[in-house]
Amino acid sequence: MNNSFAGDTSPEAVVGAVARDGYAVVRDAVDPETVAAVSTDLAPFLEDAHKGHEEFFGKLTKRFGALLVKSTAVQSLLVHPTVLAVADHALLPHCVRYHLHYTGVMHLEPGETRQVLHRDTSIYPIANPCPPMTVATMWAVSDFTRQNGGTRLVPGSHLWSNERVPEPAEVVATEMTPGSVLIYTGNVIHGGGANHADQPRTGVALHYNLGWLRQEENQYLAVPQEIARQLPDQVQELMGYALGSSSLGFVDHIEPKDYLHGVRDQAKSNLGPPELRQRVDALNRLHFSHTEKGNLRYYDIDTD
Ligand SMILES: O=C(O)CCC(=O)C(=O)O
Ligand SMILES: [Fe+2]
Repeated sequence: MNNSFAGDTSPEAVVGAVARDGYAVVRDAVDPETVAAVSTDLAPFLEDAHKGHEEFFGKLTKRFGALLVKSTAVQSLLVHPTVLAVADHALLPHCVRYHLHYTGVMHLEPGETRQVLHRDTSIYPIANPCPPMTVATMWAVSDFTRQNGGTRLVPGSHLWSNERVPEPAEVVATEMTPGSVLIYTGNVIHGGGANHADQPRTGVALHYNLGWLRQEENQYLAVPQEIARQLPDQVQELMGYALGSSSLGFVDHIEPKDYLHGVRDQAKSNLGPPELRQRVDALNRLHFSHTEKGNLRYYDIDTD
């Protein structure tokens, strides 16, 4: 597929491809030991996971989230420098800070049918074209192929309006090996493919969103405070233990990370750190022209 980069490609090149086409793949972005560790951490949960969701989530797809309490190895995927470079470029023009939006395994059993194409940003009532609002990663734990349901994408569709429906020839399938990552913005039309192979297709999805939007997965309930407290600072901040804007997310007028670490005296917490004040202008640069009723669009495109 196009926009597939070797693991040692400069983040700038990947950032540029995502800005232009809405997606890129970084091959072998982590080493085989890291993928093996993620796979081992998640194996017992995958074994027990439920399948047979409603249509959109896939009747033959196993899905589960709260990955930060289920795998330590997932943390290195979450803070991968190239992924964060893309998220910085896509999201920081529109927010003071971005957060972890979603964590989850998406495991397509053989026989799974294609997911309807959609934009992940359709959970918000903002019409397209609009700022990315979310950045998604799909980390390959198994191979991803056209045959086994590798994520389908419509390059360039992050710049389209809601009305434009993709032609079958405009849809590409993600092909990548374990340890590679597909990165795409939330306003790109995409969806899981049909699994025509005899082996499952397994991916770990980690999404990021603008810090002033509600996160899709509730990290504060997903990860108990005593575990959250032990996580690296950067992971805590991504989870939302940091102000999502000039003030969003404080607790009893205390900065959330301070609160997590037991501060209960307002005088001991700084709700206006200088770095936050410097970046608040990002909020002033963002303007939404309009919202639209019926913003949720599905595109049922057969490419088999
Ligand atoms: O499984 C995939 O490849 C993508 C799934 C997806 O886009 C979603 O569930 O929002
Ligand atoms: Fe999606």
